[in-house]
Amino acid sequence: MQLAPALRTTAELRFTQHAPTLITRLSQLYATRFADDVQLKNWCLQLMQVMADALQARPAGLQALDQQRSQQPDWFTREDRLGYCAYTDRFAGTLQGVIQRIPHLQQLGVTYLHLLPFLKARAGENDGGFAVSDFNQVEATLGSMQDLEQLTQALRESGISLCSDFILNHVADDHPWAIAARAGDAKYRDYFYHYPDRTVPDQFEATLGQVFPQVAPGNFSYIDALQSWVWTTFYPYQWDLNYSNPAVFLDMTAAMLQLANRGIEVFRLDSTAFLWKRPGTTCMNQPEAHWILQCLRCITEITMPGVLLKAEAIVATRDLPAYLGDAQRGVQECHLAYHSSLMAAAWVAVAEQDTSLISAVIAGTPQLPPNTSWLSYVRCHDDIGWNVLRPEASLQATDVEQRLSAVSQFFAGQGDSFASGASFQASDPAAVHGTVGMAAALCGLSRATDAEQSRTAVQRQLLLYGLSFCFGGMPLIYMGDEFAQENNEDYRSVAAHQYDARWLHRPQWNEALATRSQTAGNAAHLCSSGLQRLLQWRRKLPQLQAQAARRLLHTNSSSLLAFSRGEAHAPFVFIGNFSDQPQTVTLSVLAQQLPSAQPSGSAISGCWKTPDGAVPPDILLIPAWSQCWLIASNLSATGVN
Ligand code: OTU
Repeated sequence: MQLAPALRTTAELRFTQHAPTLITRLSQLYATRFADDVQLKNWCLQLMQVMADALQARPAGLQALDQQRSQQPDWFTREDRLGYCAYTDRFAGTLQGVIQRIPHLQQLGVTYLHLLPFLKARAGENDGGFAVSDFNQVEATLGSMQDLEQLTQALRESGISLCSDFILNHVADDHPWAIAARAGDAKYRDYFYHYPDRTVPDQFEATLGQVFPQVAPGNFSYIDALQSWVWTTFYPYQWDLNYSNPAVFLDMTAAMLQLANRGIEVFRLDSTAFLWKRPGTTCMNQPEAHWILQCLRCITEITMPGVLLKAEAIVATRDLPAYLGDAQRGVQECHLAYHSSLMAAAWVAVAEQDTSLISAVIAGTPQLPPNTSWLSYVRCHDDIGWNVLRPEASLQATDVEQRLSAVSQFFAGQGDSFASGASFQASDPAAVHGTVGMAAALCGLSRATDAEQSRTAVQRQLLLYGLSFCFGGMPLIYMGDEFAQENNEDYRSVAAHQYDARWLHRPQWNEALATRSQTAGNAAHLCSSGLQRLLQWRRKLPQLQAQAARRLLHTNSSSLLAFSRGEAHAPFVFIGNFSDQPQTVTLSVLAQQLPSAQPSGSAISGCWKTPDGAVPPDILLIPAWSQCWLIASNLSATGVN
């Protein structure tokens, strides 16, 4: 292989550093899968070739980025990082159209854009692009690979990294591998899990969960052409890949590296929890699933260290940290991971007007390993899944089912609720599964009957976003939320969408709303100006970088959530009021819980400030659904929003 000498030297260095872990993990996963050593050696050589090809083909601009980021491995954890998430077609029509929207992203201060799946997807129903037919082609209606390269470059020049889904758990049933399997090709049959009868599927089903229990019950689909039951965790047309087959690992690695060379800087690794199956388990979070991710990490470290891996694992809080590796054991895995239980728990706090569950989630969230970050968010394109909260909910309630079901029903607008979402995938309204709806609708905007109620709804949404800005992660704005956009009912008449209520919160970009948000006197403006204000503060607060330590603070109200960040500097304190009543907090009592606090009993009200420079009273009133950002001890600061 011909590589420029400088590149060769750095690549060799990186290889020396990461190859030992890579080899260990690959042997654990695959050594026993080969008939003899010759086959094993050939496979290893093929993998090396895939890596060498990717390195060789890596454009100079991306190599420079790799170099730069290797020297600053915490680049994505800073307080000025901000994500934005959208569907290409709904946001801007096409990939070229996204280029036209860069000014909007820049105005918000976005540094990271997650475009939902844009690769060639199955025709007809395709789970919003999550059923990929070709990793090497862009969906024709959205553009071409050339457009993708132009977009990544334009974004990069604007300081924005493109994040793309890499849907590695499954492919569409019309992906060439599935087509070959159906045609009887033995090699490709084994890219999937297939069983001639129900014996093995039934054994697995005994311990498996269900992602879409209503429209896609069970985890296996009978495929006539294969005369077999094929593993389909999600929809029947999404065939799970068999990662116990080394050929699958090899081909998927090649697909990911080739996409990275188009300029994708972050991969959202979809459904990472499901990558390995083991009888008698939920087939989620298995050690081998982590080893696969650790191998992908080693491979990107060697060939393209500027690229980030983001785990999408919608799992209980206790299972999340492993996706970010383990610093004590020297294990590196993904750089980023969605904190889905924090997101869901924040919504529980809104419904219950009680912060005990979210406090338990925060208490159960350990310090991040170096150079990693949470992805903190309020809404995304999926439902809010309540099941991830069962462990925390069961610590506090005897009837977990009843508790989470009450939350779900609240957001479906039952009783005296202000929300107007819907339950997801539950035919029985009392069953606990998920909730769909845009943040603004769940916060009460759609049912507001006067300006005061609209303002309160926006306050709730800003409270949730404020929490995601302060928690300690890279926050993500979901398209439309910057204008408090509401639900979109159109999906009911679209054949490919009508069975999946998540389309309720996947609206089209609304130009009229965007324009309206620029003039005062409406909810869109209140929301967008409120977000901008919070983001301006955030960018000035090094205490809010992802890595800064967090400490939960005790208050005398069950509706308040308070925590400090960054005690190495002047501590920052977030106080959120999750209730429709004003609450008071005694700042000196909060200060006593900080390590730098004054001796117990002494009034330190002089140690806090509000934005206009005023010193808040020691007993501070926090209005309903409001938040307060404060800096203790060095007296610089922010205030009540
Ligand atoms: C992911 O989601 C995607 O985000 C979904 O949009 C896809 O439908 C799915 O994978 C299949 O590709 O469990 O950890 O609303 O939370 O399907 C992966 C349900 C997942 C999603 C769930 C999810």
